[in-house]
Amino acid sequence: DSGAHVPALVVGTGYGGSVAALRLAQAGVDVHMIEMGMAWDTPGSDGKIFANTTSPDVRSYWLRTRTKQPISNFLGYPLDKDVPRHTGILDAEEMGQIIVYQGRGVGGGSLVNGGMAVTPRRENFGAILPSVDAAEMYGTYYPRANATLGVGTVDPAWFESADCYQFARVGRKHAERSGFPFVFVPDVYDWDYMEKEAAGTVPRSALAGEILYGNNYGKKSLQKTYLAQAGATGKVAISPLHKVTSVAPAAGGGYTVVIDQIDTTGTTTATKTVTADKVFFAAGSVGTSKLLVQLKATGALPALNAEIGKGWGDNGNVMCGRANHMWDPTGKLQASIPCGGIDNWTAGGAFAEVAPLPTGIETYASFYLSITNTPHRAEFTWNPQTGRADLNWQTAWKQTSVDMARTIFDKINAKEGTIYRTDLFGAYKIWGDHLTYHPLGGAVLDKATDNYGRLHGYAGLYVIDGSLIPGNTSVNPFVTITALAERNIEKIIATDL
Ligand code: FAE
Repeated sequence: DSGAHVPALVVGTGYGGSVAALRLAQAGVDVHMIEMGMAWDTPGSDGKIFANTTSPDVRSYWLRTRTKQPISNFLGYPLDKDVPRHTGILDAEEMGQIIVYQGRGVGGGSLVNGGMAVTPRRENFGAILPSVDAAEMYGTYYPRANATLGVGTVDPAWFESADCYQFARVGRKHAERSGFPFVFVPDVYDWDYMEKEAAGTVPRSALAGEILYGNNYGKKSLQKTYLAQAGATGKVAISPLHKVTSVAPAAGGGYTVVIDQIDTTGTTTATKTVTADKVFFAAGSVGTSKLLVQLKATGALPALNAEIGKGWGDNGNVMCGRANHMWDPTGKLQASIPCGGIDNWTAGGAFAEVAPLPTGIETYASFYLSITNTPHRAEFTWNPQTGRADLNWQTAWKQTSVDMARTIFDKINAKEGTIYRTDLFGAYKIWGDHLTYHPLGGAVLDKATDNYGRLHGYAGLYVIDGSLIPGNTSVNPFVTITALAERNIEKIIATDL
């Protein structure tokens, strides 16, 4: 409520925010989490909390009147359709020349993502977070993050026989025939549950094509892991449909935080002002960066340093599909949870997930999301004319990522005598180069903050999410975001409380 005072306020309920809340609560601190999205704890009229990928509805998109599906077309037909404007779960946020997909709601990106929980290869870690002690990360914080997130790997024997992974076995065959290693990718999906889905003994989730708009069963989102543990302490409160709009030093010490309460059409219904001793920015790379450049430029936090807004990258994301021959069907039943990837990072700068296309029909298509070693970094700046933060990313920069992905797929196409699909992203467009699922950076560790996420210029303000990571993790990012948050909050609890 307005006028309240809280010891620790956390902006956002994704990975970084959930780690901060749990560990602060366990250390005896009362925590209040502010989340602009919905709680996602109440079933809709179909009895389910989350909508299916095959039929996006009012629940699916954040304040849009038309869906913006990552794969926009299929066999010449556009897939998008009108939906009522609503505080739905997936934000397709248009930031200049890139669409940044993000989760909205209690659990952040864990609500919408594929759950792929990948620890980078240790030899790549120095390029990801050069100021962080890798021995500590691989000895303590990555294991802690993996254990608390509930990470597991598909049973290799079941994988060989499961109809729903025909697409992945075809992906493996094509990778190996071209000399690329295929690696199993761990995931937070409950693999025992998936085996039961295949056996027909439980309601289907991954095998019903659920992904992007939430998973009703099976996936261990943060609501089931970190946030459940945080709630059990009795010391963590969460306010959904509340958006932080300002943070500034308070007269009597601590910080004044201004929060808009919104309804499910996105309209502000109340504005509240509270004070907090400590504020943790965990609004995600885009959310935290936008807020910090605004607060610096508009005079709320003028002493933030010149690194604010810098070092943003797309994790080199680029998508593509290949058209297989008739003797290589990928299966009409496809698990929505990927379980393997093609590793050509060292030689070609690309790690490609073998991704599903869960359409319910045989498509003879192989689909991939590549993570590439892009050197490009963009910057957020405050635009006083529009009153918004701009991002100077350029679509043309994706060409570097396309070239890296092609080190894998040109070779596979040549070997198999196959071609790229040209129908998935609009007419005659091979590459999904207009988007990212993996925004990273904007308040980079050891630059905008000290080596533990303390913002320069203001004691008691911290960044603890994906904005700390300078644009690339070489693999899917959330395990690294979680492990870094575990490392930083341990130091902050030991020295700042
Ligand atoms: P995030 O999880 O984005 O949480 C930030 C939260 O803050 C959100 O809930 C926001 O609604 C909230 N927020 C923002 N601004 C405000 C404000 N002003 N006031 C109050 N609340 C606010 O941040 N990563 C993987 O590792 N493996 C995958 O398989 C994978 N698949 C993905 C698939 C999709 C479709 C998408 C979109 C992402 C995927 N990711 C994946 C990326 C991953 O979800 C993302 O890196 C993390 O969620 C980022 O974690 P943060 O804690 O930085």
